[in-house]
Amino acid sequence: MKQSLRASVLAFVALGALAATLQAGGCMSYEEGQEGDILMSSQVVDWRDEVIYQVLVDRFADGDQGNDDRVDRTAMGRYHGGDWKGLEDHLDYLQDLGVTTIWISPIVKNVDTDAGFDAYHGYWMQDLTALNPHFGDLPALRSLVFAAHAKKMKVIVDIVTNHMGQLFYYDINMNGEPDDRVAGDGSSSEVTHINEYDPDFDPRGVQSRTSLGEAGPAPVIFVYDPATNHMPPMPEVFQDPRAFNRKGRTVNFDDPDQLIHGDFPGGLKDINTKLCGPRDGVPVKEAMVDSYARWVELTDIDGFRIDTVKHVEREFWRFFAQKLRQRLHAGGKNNFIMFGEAFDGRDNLVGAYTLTDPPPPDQLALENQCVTDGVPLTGDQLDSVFYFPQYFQAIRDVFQSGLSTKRIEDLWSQRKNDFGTTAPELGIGVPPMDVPINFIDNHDVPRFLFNGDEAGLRNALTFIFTAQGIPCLYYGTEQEFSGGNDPSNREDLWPTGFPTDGPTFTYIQKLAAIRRSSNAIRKGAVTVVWSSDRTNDEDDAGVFAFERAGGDAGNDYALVILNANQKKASAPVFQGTPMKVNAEEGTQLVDRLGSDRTFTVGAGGTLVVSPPLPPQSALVLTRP
Ligand SMILES: [Ca+2]
Ligand SMILES: [Ca+2]
Ligand SMILES: [Ca+2]
Repeated sequence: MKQSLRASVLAFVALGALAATLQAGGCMSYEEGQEGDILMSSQVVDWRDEVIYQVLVDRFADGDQGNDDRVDRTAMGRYHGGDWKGLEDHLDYLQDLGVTTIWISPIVKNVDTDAGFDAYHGYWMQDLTALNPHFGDLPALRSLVFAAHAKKMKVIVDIVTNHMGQLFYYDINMNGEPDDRVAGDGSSSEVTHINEYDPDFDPRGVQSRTSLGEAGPAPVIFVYDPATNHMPPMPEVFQDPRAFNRKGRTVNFDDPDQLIHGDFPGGLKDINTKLCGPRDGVPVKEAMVDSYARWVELTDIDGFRIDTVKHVEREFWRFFAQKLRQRLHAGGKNNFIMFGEAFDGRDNLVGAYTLTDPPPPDQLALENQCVTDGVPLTGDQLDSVFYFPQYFQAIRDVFQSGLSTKRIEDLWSQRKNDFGTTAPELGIGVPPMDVPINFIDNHDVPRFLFNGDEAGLRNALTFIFTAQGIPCLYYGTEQEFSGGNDPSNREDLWPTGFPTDGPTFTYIQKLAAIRRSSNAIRKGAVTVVWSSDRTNDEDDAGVFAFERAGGDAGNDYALVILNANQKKASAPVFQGTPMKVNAEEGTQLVDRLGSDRTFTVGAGGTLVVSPPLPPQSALVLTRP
């Protein structure tokens, strides 16, 4: 369906949302004047066919020196000049690697720089209706998406709904200025250090104080500094102080009130994501749907990775996910994926954002007061989540630290209970429990090679490319980057020269090819056939083996056997009893990873692996 953008802008207004395009201030909201007709398209049949590659746009490639404002490559916390044009220029490199989907860092306009650091990462939102000029303009973003689609590649955009950048201060002493002050003398009164940009959490809301004591809620004052783009937030609903929770900075993430309502460390102001227009008079939820849906309609991107979901009420996720899906579906975009980031090792917490479980009737009725389109809310939330529990318990504990593989089996069996078991309506058509986003590292944790070696990295790569779900690489892994914690893990890629012949690059190519060729590995159900709680010199210390078969695999079959032990060869056998698999006796299996080993399933499904697997190595077995 061909969609007139001009018409959809009018529809946008008619829907009762704030017309961001009407704002003053010279802001190019929705890149005014650059709209043209686009055709939204559904690029993905089954997201399990995809291989995702996460890009920090500022660090990937500099394709346009014209936008290199404020660039300082000598400091990791500054802009380095990468942009959407640079990424478009290197799509062949990514396709060569085996990548099918690019996840790019946030696209919208940010606070430019704050306290000596730049928003090169894109997580300091200021205007949800404008693009970040460091990365390009609307034609450049569209060009990237269209060029990707022409290669059958897809683009996922990172979004934030929990907070905006450091756009206001709490005028605690009510002098109309942002103060960073010390009060008290430490003897007759307690010394308190209060930064009005980032005061500590107060469950009542940040309070003002005078020499006479507390004086009620502290006024919120938006900053106006065009030079650093500390400007009032957009769309305009966010200029209403009620759109923010105003409770100050979270100091204890274990306190649910702070977790959900506190400002994110760094002065990132927490949005009151409960509010909607019809019920509360402040259309925050609608503004989020409108702002982000608009970018899909303007650029035909294929999905969202959503930041900090555990700091937002599930009430919000129900509204956001469902209303966004309905709007995009009506515009011709289907199979749009939304996966969330909950940086947490607890499987039940992370999986909770994928459950289809309506709240109690009273609560649902309250939430439905936000609905004006006549389509009531259900329990549906996100399509998937970043599989952080697996990062901790498999990637870090097993493949880096050599702990027992039993923990992976335990974790995977928990997923059936913790993740959604039905696909959300108008979502990606696959139950969340079957599509966790499997990753080794990302921009918030040290790279694998910071604490691990290349053999361990290859094993971890084999694991995420064959486990149930969608593999997700972090840029630079293919070039053996080894940076530590943020920002050291955000290296520039271009100094490598983009070689395609390195050992990790070619190993990923091989894994991607194996995955492409196997229905079982992409879509099969999973059955663990060997795990071990032994980690020393036992026969099976470090072995983990699983089958991919059944489910949507058709008749295809795959068996993956990993030895995560860092010192010794191991095999799936203990006290003389070898592994049993579910393939029929006589089934021939060959390794796809490059050894010329072949196996035949024996009586009762017995599979003997002798000689054992060398330390930190794997077999990926399929029928010949
Ligand atoms: Ca540039
Ligand atoms: Ca003040
Ligand atoms: Ca929040």
